[in-house]
Amino acid sequence: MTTPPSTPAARGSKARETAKATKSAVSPSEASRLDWRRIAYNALVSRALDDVEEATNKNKATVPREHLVLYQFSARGHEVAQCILGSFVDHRHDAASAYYRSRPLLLALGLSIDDALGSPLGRAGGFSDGRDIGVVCNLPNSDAPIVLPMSGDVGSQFTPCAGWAQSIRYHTDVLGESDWKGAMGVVLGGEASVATNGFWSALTMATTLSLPMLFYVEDNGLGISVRGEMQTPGADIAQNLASFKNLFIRNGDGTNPGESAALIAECVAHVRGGNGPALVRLTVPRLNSHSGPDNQRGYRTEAEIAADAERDPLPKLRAHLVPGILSERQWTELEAEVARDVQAGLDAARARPNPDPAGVGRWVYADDTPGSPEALGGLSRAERAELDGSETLAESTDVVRFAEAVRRTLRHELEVNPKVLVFGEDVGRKGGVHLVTEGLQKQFGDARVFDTSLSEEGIIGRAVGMAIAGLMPVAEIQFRKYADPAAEQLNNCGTMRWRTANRFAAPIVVRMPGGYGKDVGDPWHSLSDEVRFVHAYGWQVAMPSNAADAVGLLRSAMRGANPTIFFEHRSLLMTSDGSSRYPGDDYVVPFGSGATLRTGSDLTLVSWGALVHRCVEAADRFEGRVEVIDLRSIAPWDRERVLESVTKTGRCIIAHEDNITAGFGAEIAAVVAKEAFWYLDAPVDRIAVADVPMPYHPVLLDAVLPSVDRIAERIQATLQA
Ligand SMILES: Cc1ncc(C[n+]2csc(CCOP(=O)(O)OP(=O)(O)O)c2C)c(N)n1
Repeated sequence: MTTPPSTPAARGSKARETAKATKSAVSPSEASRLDWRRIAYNALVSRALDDVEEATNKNKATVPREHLVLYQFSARGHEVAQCILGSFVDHRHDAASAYYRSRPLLLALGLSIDDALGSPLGRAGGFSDGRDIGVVCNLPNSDAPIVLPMSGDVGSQFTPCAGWAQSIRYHTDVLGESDWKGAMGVVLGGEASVATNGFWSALTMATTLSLPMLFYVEDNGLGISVRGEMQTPGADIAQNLASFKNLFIRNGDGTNPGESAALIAECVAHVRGGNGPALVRLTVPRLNSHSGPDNQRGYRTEAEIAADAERDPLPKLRAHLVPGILSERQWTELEAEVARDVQAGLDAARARPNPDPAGVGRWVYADDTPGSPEALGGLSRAERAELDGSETLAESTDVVRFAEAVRRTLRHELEVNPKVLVFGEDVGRKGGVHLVTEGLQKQFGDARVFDTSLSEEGIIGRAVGMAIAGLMPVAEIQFRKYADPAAEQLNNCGTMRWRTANRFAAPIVVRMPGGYGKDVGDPWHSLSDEVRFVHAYGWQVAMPSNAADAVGLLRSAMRGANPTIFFEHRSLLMTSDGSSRYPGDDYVVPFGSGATLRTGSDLTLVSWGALVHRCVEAADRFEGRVEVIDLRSIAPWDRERVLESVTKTGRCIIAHEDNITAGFGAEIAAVVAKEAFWYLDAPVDRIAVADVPMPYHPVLLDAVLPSVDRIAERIQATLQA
């Protein structure tokens, strides 16, 4: 048995051994064509930016003492290998998915020094307009490699990159865009990130689908304080993955410029050559604390810190270049140039104004007013305008079930829009466990309609990467409850437009069956909990109660600019309740427009989804006294319609299937109580499921769900109040 090396320095030498063991002929030919002066320039700039932010160089500006950078992450020690990597990310359709320690890579890909400093200072403009931590950035280059919007969650960077990599294949093979050929997705992560769900999910996707994707693991031996041995046994992910099928692996010393370049070159050649994914692990020192607030006390000895300082890659880079590639004088001139440029960048960043507080609410959703700037991601405004749509129901005698209506809409959109893809667990060959996508794979092929691996994080992360690559992904989550593992990707998708100040957006559609089944329920397949998505930022939430509305809302979502949760209620999919006349292939229902299903004089009953049918039945017992509003979408929701109705009737009940506590009914009740207070003749009431999970046995299910009788009783009580 071998004992794993315990110190980072020891791990470096161990890694070098592994490199020798795993390296085939390392051809330096690729590596030698590199622009080493540019690599050195960017690495020195990165180091100088860290100096400025940490005030470690006494001659530099005192930014931290002025407390201008509120949250700092140092790239000290990681910069040389990242700048080398940047030299290989040079295809116009490459994308990098990075994390908070990736600023050197961004500099290599074109991040300006002004932006690199302006954003940590929180100033207006730049990649987030003061909304996000400075190093959590993005780069929407046009006609050049981009950097996908980073997130603060470790591990969340992996699956969107796999989505981008799959999109490269889609653009080349399905859309016939040959300029995408040879492009790759590269994802950066520390050694701790290899323990995350996202890493394994993306690795599964990349290896099973043979995607053009490079995993770049920069191993500094520490998470925040936790050692690499806790993240993967023996602390070497490259070694542990040696027998992983369909993965090309290289492993070496990220402080050695020549070795780093050669290993990266091999991996990139493998990926660009269409041979599937590669992983390169490079050991690097972390030459500072994890982040500004961390002082390393308690988890790192002075000796360990000193040993890491010995591995500083910058002197090694200098030794690698001087005098063979650059003369002493050229190196000194380079240092002076960097100092000048960083000072100029700092002056420019300081001169930027603070962000405007009046604008902080902008960009949660798309602003489609003509002339307003377009984000990168999803269909362009021009593409959406061409698809158009009509709010008029087509003349039809054709009655369809809800499931058939969704299928027809997907089919039509797949026909008219080559950028639409439909996928999820069992969606392809089987046609979905609810059979909603039955026959679509046969008709459109498995590049456009396909099964996925069993990873909801992977399904949603992939969709996000695809949307940024300009596609229109429609992902199915098999049951609402199984969106739980995708919560991080869903949340980050929703906030993307806002946190990048409209530089990026990922308008995806997530179809999600849920709710109680006909006579049956359980805690796993019957959850609705739709309010959670209303509370997340940036999402539209569709809750159709019938086939026609399903067609209209789904089409709006698939031709829209905002991400959408599309709820397919289980008890509507194949029942007469959910059926309606087919509204036509162009039919759209705008989000935020409810429907008044019954007019009435004395009470407004508001609902959505399957409960709408029980509400209508209950209302019909009161002969014209109860107005029934089906909201159809709850984010946004039709406030005006509800308020106008309550102003007329003076009474309001909200009925829903989600928990009563903090359900969406609470929001409506609060708005009605405030906005229509002077018109109310009775307290606003709610009828919903008690705060228990959905039970299995029909008698228990019946006990918790609002029944027609119970809704009618509540109407009666409010009418008499
Ligand atoms: C999902 C998630 N959990 C925890 C954290 C807190 N956190 C931030 S960085 C970090 C360690 C990451 O280490 P590694 O991936 O090795 O990257 P490094 O910082 O060493 O470059 C942790 C635990 C987080 N940001 N996201």
